[in-house]
Amino acid sequence: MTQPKLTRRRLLAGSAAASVPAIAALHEAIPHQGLHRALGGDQDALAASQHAHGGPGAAAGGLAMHNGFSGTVDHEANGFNPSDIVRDFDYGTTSRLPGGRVLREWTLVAQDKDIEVAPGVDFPAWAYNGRIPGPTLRCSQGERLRIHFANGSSHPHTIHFHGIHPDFMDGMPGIGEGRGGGQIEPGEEFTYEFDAEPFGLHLYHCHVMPLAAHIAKGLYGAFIIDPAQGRPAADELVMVMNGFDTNFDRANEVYAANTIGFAYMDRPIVARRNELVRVYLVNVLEYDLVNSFHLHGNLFHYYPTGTSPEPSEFTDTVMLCQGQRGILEWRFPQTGRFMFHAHQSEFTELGWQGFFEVRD
Ligand SMILES: [Cu+2]
Repeated sequence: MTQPKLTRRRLLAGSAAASVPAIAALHEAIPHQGLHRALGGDQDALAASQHAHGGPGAAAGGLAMHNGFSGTVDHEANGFNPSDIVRDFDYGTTSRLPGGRVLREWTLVAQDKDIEVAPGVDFPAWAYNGRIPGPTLRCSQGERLRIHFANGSSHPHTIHFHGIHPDFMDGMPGIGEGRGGGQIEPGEEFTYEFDAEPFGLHLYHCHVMPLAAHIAKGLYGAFIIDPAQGRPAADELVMVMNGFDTNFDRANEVYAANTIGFAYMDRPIVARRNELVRVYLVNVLEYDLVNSFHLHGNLFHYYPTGTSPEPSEFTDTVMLCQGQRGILEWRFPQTGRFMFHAHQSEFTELGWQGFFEVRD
């Protein structure tokens, strides 16, 4: 007699999954059964789910080589491209407060938007400013920040920032409603205002319940506070590690850095030999306990949360829980193609992999 396996995913599936509408058409779009059976311990299924998507030769095909996918994602229709997002830092607009201090402002709008997260697979996302991840907000330590938030979605949302700020600016439902904050209903607006402290790499995300659904739908982004004295010049990149539960079973079918699986296989990130590379790495992945970043052919200095000028480690692999983030720095001494990916092979195979192409 067979007894259903008790798994974390089955436990989670009992609670709030019903809050997001299932799209039946997506169900068969990604051949995930082999993988899920494999997770349950079926070794034949594990073997069946193996497939070649390894070397640079496969890069030209990208997702076309993966699990029977064909074609590529229409980045233009999505309105954003991971190859742009990786170097896109949003400094907002600045003015001076009385006394000379910098006031930095942004406007973020939450919207319901279908996004093609893998070829032919549309995900009914919720997004800040029409993109996932939302804009990478960047400022300097000690500035005054103002973030104008408009909820254009059909669901209530907030922006919860990591960092130091007053409770009613925390984007936390139930706190701050009396001062215009807390949960922001559809059609409502609120302006978050606080000081940029401390310097480091932070993040922001919606904090409305059910929390897992609101984050998994795409409402998050990186938030960088530069030290007042700045950091050494570098080729700077931002990677927000995420995933998408395209069939609403509270397990992801697509994994990526910056949303689109295999995007940096199809179009490698170009780096210059001997130039300092700095990656702002954030993990927002929902439904999996950990995520990771592994670099081939090199090691990097790792600065957890970016809050110290001294690295904690010289390594080639770093592991992060949801909400954890850190800054990676290294130089490529040689030209060539160097892979980077999650070192959970399962995530790698489902999209979270890419290449650096190092040139002179
Ligand atoms: Cu939300």
